Amino acid sequence: MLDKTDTEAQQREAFLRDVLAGLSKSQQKTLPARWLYDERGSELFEEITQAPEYYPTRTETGILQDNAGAIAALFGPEAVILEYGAGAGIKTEIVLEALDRPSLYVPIDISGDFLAASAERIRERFAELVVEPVTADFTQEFDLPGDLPEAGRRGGFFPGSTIGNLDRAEALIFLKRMRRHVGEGGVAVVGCDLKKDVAILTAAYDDAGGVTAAFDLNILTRINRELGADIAVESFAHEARWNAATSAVEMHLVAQEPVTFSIDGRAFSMTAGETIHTENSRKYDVKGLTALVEEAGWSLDEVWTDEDKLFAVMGLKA
Ligand code: AVJ
Repeated sequence: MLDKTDTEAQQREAFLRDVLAGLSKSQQKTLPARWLYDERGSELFEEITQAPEYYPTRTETGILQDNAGAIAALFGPEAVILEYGAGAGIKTEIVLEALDRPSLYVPIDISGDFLAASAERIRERFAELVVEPVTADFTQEFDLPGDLPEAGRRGGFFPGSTIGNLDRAEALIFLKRMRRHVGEGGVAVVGCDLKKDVAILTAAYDDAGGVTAAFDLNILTRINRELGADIAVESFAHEARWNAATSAVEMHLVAQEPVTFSIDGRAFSMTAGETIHTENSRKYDVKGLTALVEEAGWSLDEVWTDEDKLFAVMGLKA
């Protein structure tokens, strides 16, 4: 769990450890996707959500709007809402707005600053609502506030298809943890991007405006800045690839020429065409989602989707 004792120095250590491990791999070099989201990365992600090719955010927002009443009914009156990842902004507001006297909103995010800012925004918008942010990495074990109100249901909210960043085993661990958090009688609303035409999928992760490319490449800039490395960022190009075996869009940084660089006194080299795999965004169909959530002990109560079946929002019962 990350709390105030988790200093910047420890963050840097963890970043360095992940970067050295991922770039030392002789087969496929990797970097964990979570490091894409420094301040600049988070800004660029917000910009991605506005790109014409990136359909998930606006589609999910539309689904939440169209089904806000049914979603509010699932959460029920006086609910305690646990949001895993606190960057959803407008989506959170749509749900909170529709709820019947929610008793508490608990946004959970690894970035304390980002969390504080979004908690403040929600407090301003919903003067009556009690907001209790928790700084934690929700892919790990962490403690909820000890004094959760007992009146209504507990409901998990996990929009944005962030579940797609997790592999199957990680997704199961996460879904089980969320189920433990909400307890018997609890519910959850989880957004997930659906499988579709590969051209649509890869375009969404390689927009013509180059925002996703900038987002992906920013991780190299971050390594240079925070870890004192000397990677020639301009020697890399962004690529979005469909991996049919894992049903995932993968982001890769492709070396355009042979490159050498050093990080923390360690030398690295890559051949032309060699890649660093930076993110997986898994896509599911409803059948696969049903199997996944049931294996984690949930029952799939409802699936809300858009007309073109681009995106699914699941209503789950513990
Ligand atoms: C925030 C993880 C859901 O996978 O669609 C968008 C991240 N990466 N474009 C996604 C992302 C490149 C996004 N998630």
